[in-house]
Amino acid sequence: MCNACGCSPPDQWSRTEQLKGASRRLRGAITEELQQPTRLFSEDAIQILKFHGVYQQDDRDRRKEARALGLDKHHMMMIRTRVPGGVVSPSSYIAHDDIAGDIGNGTLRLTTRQDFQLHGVLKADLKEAIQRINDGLLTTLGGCGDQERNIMCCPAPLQDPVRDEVQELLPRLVAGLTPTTRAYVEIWLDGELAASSQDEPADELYGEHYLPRKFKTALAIEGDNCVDVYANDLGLVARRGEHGGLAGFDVLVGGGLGRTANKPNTWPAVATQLGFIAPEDAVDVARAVMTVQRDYGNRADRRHARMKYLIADRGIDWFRDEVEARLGAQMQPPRTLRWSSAADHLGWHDQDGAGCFYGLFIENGRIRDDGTENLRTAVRQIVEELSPRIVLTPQQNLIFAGLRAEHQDVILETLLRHGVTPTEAVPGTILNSMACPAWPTCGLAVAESERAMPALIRELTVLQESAGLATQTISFRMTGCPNGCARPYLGDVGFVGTTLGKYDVFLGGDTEGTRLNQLYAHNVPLAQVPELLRGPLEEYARTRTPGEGFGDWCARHGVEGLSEHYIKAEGIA
Ligand code: SRM
Ligand code: SF4
Repeated sequence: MCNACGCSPPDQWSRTEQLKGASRRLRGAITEELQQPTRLFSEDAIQILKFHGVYQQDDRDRRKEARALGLDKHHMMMIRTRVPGGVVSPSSYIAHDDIAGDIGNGTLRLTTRQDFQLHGVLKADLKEAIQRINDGLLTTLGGCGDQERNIMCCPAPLQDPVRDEVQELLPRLVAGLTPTTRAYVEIWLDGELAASSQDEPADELYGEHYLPRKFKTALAIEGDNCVDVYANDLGLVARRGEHGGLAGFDVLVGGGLGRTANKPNTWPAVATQLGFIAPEDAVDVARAVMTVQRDYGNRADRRHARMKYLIADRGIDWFRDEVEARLGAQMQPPRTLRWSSAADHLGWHDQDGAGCFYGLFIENGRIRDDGTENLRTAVRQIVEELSPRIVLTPQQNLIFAGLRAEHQDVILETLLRHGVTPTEAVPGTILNSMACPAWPTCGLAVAESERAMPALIRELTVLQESAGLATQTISFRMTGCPNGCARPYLGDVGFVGTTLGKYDVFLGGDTEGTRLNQLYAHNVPLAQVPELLRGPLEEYARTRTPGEGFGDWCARHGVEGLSEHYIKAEGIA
């Protein structure tokens, strides 16, 4: 660390920093490698490709078979489309569905940040896929990489002046935080080649090295935390003024959930309040926050490089001073935040005079046909027939908006015809669950998640019902490693993969997503999970106070004490 200002000096920077700096604003050798008849990119190109929304993966189910046959891994690409606020036109939806069918693995994945992911695209088809996504007027630039990621926003399409103002801010925020490189257009859209990155104007925000790490922003509406605003590097919470319009934003900084097993200098953190700002200052404040992280974030150790660590290392007061110095103005003191819900707006809702909308539950975000339940066909038919406004939600679901009352029958009939259970008939336990992709596509997975959760959550549904808690909202979230992609540390209950077939179980988050849960049981075989939740759930049903959520009850009793009582004393795990 540099003695003068505490930043990490360039000679200590990680290899990724060298690669970014030498990439000529994210060009690297991608164009050249695309032309080579290989199935995979070089390690250097893989790092730069992430900025373009592309991950090189391999089908982990096929590794053994390939090894036995002396073959290489089955390499394929995951493409993440950045969808600000989750708003998708019907034609963009159809474009993604077509790509999934023509050159992907036949499924669409809706992510926990309101994006699309396409899996299983071969390198030879990558350019075509990205061109088709752009033809649908969306981009993959910023899907991944050390830059601003998809900016989330509450998806509820309600008639509300505050929501309207937030929707107006969103594209300005996206424009203000997106890199200016022309590399994307050059590489994927056959845009005019710049002789070198020197020919394009400097990127004032990102420079040549971009950010030390990914940077995530979410916009929430006061009272409604469906976006999980506390999980973001930067959160802006819209506050209502006395006359119903937008009064300004509460600024939250330093959220982030990733941690690495056995690395004590990594931890999940909820964002802290920084101050209150006027609506017109939102873009400048966001850029100021980002530049503090750009200038002081750790570029030597990528595991300790998110903005949450900078704030933990230097303190929130230092951070506020830096932001205000860049703004040339002081923020107002933070206001008290109150949340009444973090629900994902599922089911039928009135749009206050503008028709109605339907939040369709998509289990773990995966849209596929499996022969019995043909969700992909059903969604496509609804999109083709009704041409609704579509909004991807922060909890892996999808909203059809701008509907008329008579569309209810069309949607219900289409879902049933294709074997899809309508959202209103899905048990609450399942509706409030999420799981990350993990196996077979995620190279970081140490345990199953999306493929393990459906069976587990059905067992937990039975358990919840038998405890007399059928109508109680309890969120269960699972990930296949500690990185936290389905935000397990913010659920009432979190399951985090530790090794194949085993999970750490966390309890004590709150339904509003403001508090981290705590370790209840370590390294539990999947089959034992329901049994070790039975005791706390039954006791909660007997002793909860009116309106008390399961996570709140666990926190009130102390998760450590529950663990002593139910795990160690009874020798369950
Ligand atoms: Fe994530 C890495 C999937 C949301 C924390 N995440 C990955 C990768 C790309 C694996 C990799 O690096 O090789 C996963 C691809 C799996 C696959 O096969 O598709 C992956 N993350 C996902 C998605 C698809 C999960 C989902 O169920 O929807 C989400 C895509 C979001 C998007 O559209 O941009 C997703 N990831 C998150 C979230 C939740 C959020 O942002 O609200 C988190 C926790 C919040 C945070 O960032 O702190 C998250 N993902 C990570 C991390 C840990 C970051 C850290 O600070 O340590 C990694 C690993 C890394 O960056 O090194 C990671
Ligand atoms: Fe992969 Fe881990 Fe994220 Fe799941 S939580 S998608 S296993 S990185």
